[in-house]
Amino acid sequence: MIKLYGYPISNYTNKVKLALLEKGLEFEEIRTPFSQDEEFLQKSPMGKIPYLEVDGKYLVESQAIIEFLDDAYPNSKRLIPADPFEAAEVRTIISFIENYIDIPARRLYESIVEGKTISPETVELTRLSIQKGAKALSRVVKFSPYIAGKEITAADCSAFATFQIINDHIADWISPNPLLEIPGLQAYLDMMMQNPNAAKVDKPKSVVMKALKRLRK
Ligand SMILES: N[C@@H](CCC(=O)N[C@@H](CS)C(=O)NCC(=O)O)C(=O)O
Repeated sequence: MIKLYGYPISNYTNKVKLALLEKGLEFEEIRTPFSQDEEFLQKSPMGKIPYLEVDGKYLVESQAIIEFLDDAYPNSKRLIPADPFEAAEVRTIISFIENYIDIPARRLYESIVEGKTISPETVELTRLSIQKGAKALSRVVKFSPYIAGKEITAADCSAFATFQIINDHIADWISPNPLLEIPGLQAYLDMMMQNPNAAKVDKPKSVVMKALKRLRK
C-alpha cells in the first residue's frame, strides 16, 4: 500500500496526490506537517513534505516520486510522456512553474503563513520574479486543452496544485496578479476544476486555507 504524507495546503503534496488519483493507484493519505525533527528527517532528509512510503521504504521530492510511480506502475496512466521530446517539454513546464514562480512566491506566502510582516520591497521583488517566470511560462504552455498538450501529464499536476495555492495567497498583496496575465491560464484552471480528481485535491485545500485566513484575521 502506498502512503502519502503531506498536508492539503502543500502544493507539492497536492501535485503528488493528483498524480496518484489520475493514475488510479490506491493510496492512504496521512496528514503530516513538515518538520526538522530527527524522526521526520530520517524519512524526508530536507524536512519537507510530501514524502511517500512504499513497502516500508521512503521517497521524497515530488518530481522523483511521480517519475517513480510511472516506472513502478507501468499499467497506470503515464504522466511523463514516453516520447523523449514531449517528456522534456513536460519537465520544462514543471521546472518553470516550480523554480521560477513557486519558489519566488514562497518569499511572500511563507511569511504570510508564519504571520510575519512583509516589506513593500519584498512584495515588489516577488512581483517582478513571478512576472518574469509567468512570461517565460507563457512561451512554453499549450493549453490544448492541457498545459503540455492533448493529454493530462505531471505538468498539470504541478500547475493545478501550485497556481491554486499561489492565487489564494498573493491576491491580497499583488494586484493585478501576474499569473493571470498568462493568456489562457484562468480558463485552463477553470477547466481543471471540472476534473473530479482535481476537485478532490482542491476541496480539502480550500477548507484548510479558509480556516487559516480566519485565524489570521
Ligand atoms: N522540491 C520539493 C519541494 C517540497 C516543499 O518545498 N514542500 C514544502 C511544503 S509545500 C515544505 O515542506 N516546506 C518546509 C521546508 O522547506 O522546510 C518537492 O518537489 O517535493
